[in-house]
Amino acid sequence: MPWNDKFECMPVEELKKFQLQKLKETIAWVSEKIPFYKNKFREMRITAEDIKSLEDVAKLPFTVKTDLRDNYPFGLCAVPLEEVVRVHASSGTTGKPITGPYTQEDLDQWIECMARTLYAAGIRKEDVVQNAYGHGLFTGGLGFHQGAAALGCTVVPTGAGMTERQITIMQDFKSDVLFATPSYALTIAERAEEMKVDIRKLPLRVGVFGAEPWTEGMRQEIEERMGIKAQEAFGLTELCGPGVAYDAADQNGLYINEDHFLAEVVDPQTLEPLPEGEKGELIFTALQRRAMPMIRYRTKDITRLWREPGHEGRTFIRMDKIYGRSDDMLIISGVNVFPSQIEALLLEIEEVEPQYQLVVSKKGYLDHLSVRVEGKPEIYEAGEDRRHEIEGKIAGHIKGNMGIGVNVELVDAKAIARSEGKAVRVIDERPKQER
Ligand code: DLL
Repeated sequence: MPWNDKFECMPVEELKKFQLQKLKETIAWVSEKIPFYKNKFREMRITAEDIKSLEDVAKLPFTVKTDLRDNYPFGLCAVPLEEVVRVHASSGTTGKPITGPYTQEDLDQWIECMARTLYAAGIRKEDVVQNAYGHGLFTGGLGFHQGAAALGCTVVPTGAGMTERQITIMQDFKSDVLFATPSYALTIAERAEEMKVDIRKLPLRVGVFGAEPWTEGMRQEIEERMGIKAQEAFGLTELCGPGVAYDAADQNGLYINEDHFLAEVVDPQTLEPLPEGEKGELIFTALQRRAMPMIRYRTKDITRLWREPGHEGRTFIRMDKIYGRSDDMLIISGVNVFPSQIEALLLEIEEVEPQYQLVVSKKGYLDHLSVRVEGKPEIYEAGEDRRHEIEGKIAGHIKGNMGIGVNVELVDAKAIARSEGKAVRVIDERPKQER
């Protein structure tokens, strides 16, 4: 049984009615409270009365990251600051950070969404949970903390980093659960192996991982190396943080908390809505947030949506694991390439470690991709020839599956920096104006 079966298992028709009601209320709220939306709606001559069905959401304007930056720090906040009880922020890669202000009501909703996420992962009151997400402005640490606290768990807020200490605590406190980015989970697994600690023999049973794209292959790798179930959480600062979507024991897609977030998928070029099942950019409208509700926020994340009866009676629409961000999509020899596709293929090669980086450069007019990956220790002992043989094998595997020629470099053991948060997978060496 889910944490909140009233909403998680609500009959679809009733759920849609609920969403429509909340959508209308949100439109009315933002047009009254936020000048940015008030002006946009006025220009487009849209009022809450124009929203007669959920499909009418397509009449509304999109919101993009630069809108948040332009209104930094609190220009999109619908309430006076004295009603804001928390502010998180995400630094992103360039420019000013974007802020996420919360009223107490927003925080309570977020906690509810996180409780659903963690309960669906099989976490219960009796569990000792080790929270190795960054604690601070990043939403991961506090988001997971509060969700686990709501379940009544014993929370150990280790934060990210100090990997040896993570492992000692895991042993001493007998942690049942780990929260981390998938790349940090792998760093922990690797360090434990070096310390001759077999995590598979410890009580650790489940991890809830997210905040960056990771493939099914990576999930299996983590599950095997740690002897745990690797569950997933998805979310973004602009919408609350983690808690937007989560998978359940069947690990078959992520359920979107639909009573809080209305999801659409659009063609990233034309911005036209796409039917269920088609891949495109994920768009969210927050339905119940007070301080900073987002209207049709463009996530840049690429996935597809589908609805079918879910695990334990869940009715929420599901999304696939994120394939990648449209920002991270590379075009190599005319083929669209997401780093996750390369990751999936690398994980099929038994001679390499799941530690890789993609380097994009310019050769003449064309973009060129180099795959840097670490080999398993025995590869290095086997000498140069074996190394080249494996490089050829990987290049052939990528060519055979994706039709692109890449340069593969088996780098020295530990040459790729280990991640404690979001892994840096792509290094772009192209001149800025040619990207
Ligand atoms: O990463 C919130 C979060 C924290 C989610 C902890 C899950 C766990 P931001 O830093 O604002 O928020 O980054 C949001 O991260 O648009 C996606 O591109 C990516 N992302 C988040 N979760 C996943 C996931 C947090 N499960 C951005 N799979 C999003 C793939 C993810 N990408």
